[in-house]
Amino acid sequence: MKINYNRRWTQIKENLNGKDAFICSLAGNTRYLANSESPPGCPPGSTMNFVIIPAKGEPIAITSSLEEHRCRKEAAMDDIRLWTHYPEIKSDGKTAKDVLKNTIKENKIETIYSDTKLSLGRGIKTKQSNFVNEMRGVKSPDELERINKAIKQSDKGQEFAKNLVESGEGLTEREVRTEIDYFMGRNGVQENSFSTIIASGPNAAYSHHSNTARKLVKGDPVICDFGVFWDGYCSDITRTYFVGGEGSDEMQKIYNIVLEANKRSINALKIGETGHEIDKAGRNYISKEGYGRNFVHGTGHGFGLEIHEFPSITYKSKVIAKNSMAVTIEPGIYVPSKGGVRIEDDVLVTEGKPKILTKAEKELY
Ligand SMILES: [Mn+2]
Repeated sequence: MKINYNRRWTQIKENLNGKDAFICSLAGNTRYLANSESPPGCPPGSTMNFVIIPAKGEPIAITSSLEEHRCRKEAAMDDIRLWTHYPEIKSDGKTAKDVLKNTIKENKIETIYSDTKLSLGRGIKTKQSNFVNEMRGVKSPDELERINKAIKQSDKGQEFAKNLVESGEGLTEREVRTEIDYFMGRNGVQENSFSTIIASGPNAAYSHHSNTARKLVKGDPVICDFGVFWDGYCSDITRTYFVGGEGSDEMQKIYNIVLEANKRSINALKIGETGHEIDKAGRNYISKEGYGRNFVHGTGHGFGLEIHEFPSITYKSKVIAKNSMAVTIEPGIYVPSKGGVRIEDDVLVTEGKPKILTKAEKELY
C-alpha cells in the first residue's frame, strides 16, 4: 500500500486555524511528512532540516548539501531548497535557518505553527503545536501494514533468541546480541530500532542495560529487548527467557506476576481509557503481589516512525486512548543483584478488543 502523503498534508492544512503554515523540524515529523519509508539512518535523524506545509500551495523541504541527493530521491514533495556554506555549490542560503527565513518571506508566511520553539524574527508569529506528533499517534492502514512487517521480523528474532538463550550457557551477552542481530539482518530488516538489549542474571535487574561480556549461567533470567525497522516503521518487543529453560522459584513466580500485569494492562487498552488507567491496571496487580517498589518505569509508549513516540502510557499520563493507536505494554519487575523480568507486546487499540500484534510465545511453558 502506497503512503498517501497528500492525506497527511491535507489534514494539517485543515487544522491550521487560520495560520499561514505548519513548520516541522523534529526528525520523526519530517520523515512523516516527506519520506516515511526510510529509517532514521545513522546517525539517527532525517534528511531534512525543515518541512513547511503552507495553507496555500505545495509543501517545501529544506535540506543540506550533505543530504541533497538522498533527499531529492526520497522526498514526497518536489520543492526542495538547499543550504550549504560551500561556495562551489549553488544553494538558497548558508544555513537552514537562512533558507527557512527566505522561503517564508517569499511565500508571505507570517503566522506559523511549529513543532518546536522557533523564533524567526520581527513580524513573524510562531506558536508551538503538538498537532503533528499527536496525529502520528493514530495509525492509518498504510502505516499498520509496515508496522506489522517489522513486528513479524522481530517475532522471528524472538523465536531465534529463545532457542539461543535456553541452550546458551557460556555465551556472553554480546555474543547473544550479535547472533540475534545477524539473524534479523539476514532476514532483510532495514536496521535495528535501537541497540539490542541482552540483560542476563543480575544484569536483568537493570531496566536498561548495556550488554557486557558476562557469560550466561544456567537458571539466569535473560531479558531480550529489541526491534527493527521495515519500510521506515519499527517494532519493539521484549521477552525474558531462562538459561536451560528453567529459573529459580522466585524468578518464575516473578515471571508469572509480570505476565499477568502485561495481560491486565493490555485488556485495559480501550478507546476512551486514560494512560493512567492502563498503567494502573498492571501496576496495581504488581503492587498487590508485593513488587510495587520493583516496577520502576512506565507501562508503555507509542511507536511507529520512531521507537518512542506519542502517546506515553505512564502513571501520570492523561492521554486518552483512541482507535488505531499502536502502543507497547511492557511491565517489569527488577530485583537488585538477583535479576528481573520484562514482557513487552505491541498492541493496537481497536473498536473491539485490543489487538496484540506481537505473536512471539510468552507463556512460561
Ligand atoms: Mn519499549
